[in-house]
Amino acid sequence: MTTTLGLSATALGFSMKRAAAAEYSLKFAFNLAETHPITVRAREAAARIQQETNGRVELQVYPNNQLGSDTDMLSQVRAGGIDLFLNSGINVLSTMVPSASIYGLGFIFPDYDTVWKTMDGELGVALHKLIEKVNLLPMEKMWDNGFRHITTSTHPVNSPADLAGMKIRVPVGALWTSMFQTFGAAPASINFNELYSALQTKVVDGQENSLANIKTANIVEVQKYCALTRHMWDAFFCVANKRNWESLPADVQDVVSRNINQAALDERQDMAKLSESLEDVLAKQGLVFNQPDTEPFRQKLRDGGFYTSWREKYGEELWAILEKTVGKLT
Ligand code: X2X
Repeated sequence: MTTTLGLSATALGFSMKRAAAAEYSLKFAFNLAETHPITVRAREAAARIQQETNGRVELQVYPNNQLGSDTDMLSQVRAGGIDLFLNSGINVLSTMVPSASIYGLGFIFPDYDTVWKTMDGELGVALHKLIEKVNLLPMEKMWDNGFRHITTSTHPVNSPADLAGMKIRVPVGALWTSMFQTFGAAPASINFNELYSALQTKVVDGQENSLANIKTANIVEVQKYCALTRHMWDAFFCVANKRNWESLPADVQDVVSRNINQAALDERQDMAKLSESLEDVLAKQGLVFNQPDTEPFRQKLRDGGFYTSWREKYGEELWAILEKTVGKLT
C-alpha cells in the first residue's frame, strides 16, 4: 500500500494488517467533549476492540457533536448512518420514548448506590424494553452523566425566587422544560452543541449540568455562579441501530458490547471521583459556588403538581418500579 505522499505504509511504521481496512466498522457518536471521561473510556474501548480482533473490527469514536446535534444524531442512528449513539433518556431520546425520562424526576436519588441499584435493576430493564420498541437496541450498562447543578452569568441562585423568569437553557426533553417551568424559570430547549454560544451571546442567562460538563465543555468560561442544587441525576443509554447490530456476527457483537459495557463501568468510577474534585478546580477557574437549601426547590415541585402530573404520564407500573428503590414520591 502506498500513501498519497509516495511512502510505503511500512516506511511510515504501519503494519500492512493495520493499514488494511477493517472488516467491520462501527460509528459511535455522542455530544460530549474530547476530554470528558466518556470520550476517554470510549476511545479505550475502541483500542481494546481493535486489539482483541486484530484490526478486524473498528469502533470509530465521534465525540463533541462531530456528526451533528443530538437531534441530528438520533435521526442518523434510526436511519442506520450511525451504529451506536449515546443519549440521555431525558434528552432527545424522550421525544421518541417519553417514559425513558422517568429517572430524571427532580431530587429522587440521594446517592450513587441508589442510582445504580435502580438503573442496573428492574427500572433499567423496563426502560430497555421500551427503547427496543422503537428499533433501538440498548447496551446493558448506562454511562454516567452526573448529578446536575445550576450555573448563571447574572446572580447566584439561592432559592426558587432567584430562578423567577430566568432564561435558562435545558436540553431538548419535556421533563426538563416542565421541571424548570415549575421552578418558575423561563426554560429554552437548546441542543448541547449550541450551548456555549447561547451562553456567550446571552441568548440565555443560565444552564444546568454536571460539574464534568461545566469543566470539559468550557461552560465555566461563560458562566459566573454555580448553585450546587443536585436537582436531578442523568445518564446515557448506549443505543445501537437494531438492523445494523443484528447484521454483525455473534462474536463481533460480543467483543463490542463487552468492551462498551466495561467502558461504561470505568467511566462511572471516573465521574464519581470527579464529582468530589471538580468543585475546587472550577473555583480556581473563577466559578463562584453556593450551596442552597434544596427543600424550597422540592416544595415548589410538589406544590406545582410536578410529581403527580408526571406520575400520570409515566403510568402506575413504571412509577411503582421506581418507588421500590427510591421510596414514595407522591
Ligand atoms: O445536553 C446536555 O446538557 C448534556 C450533555 O448533559 C446531555 O446530553 C443531557
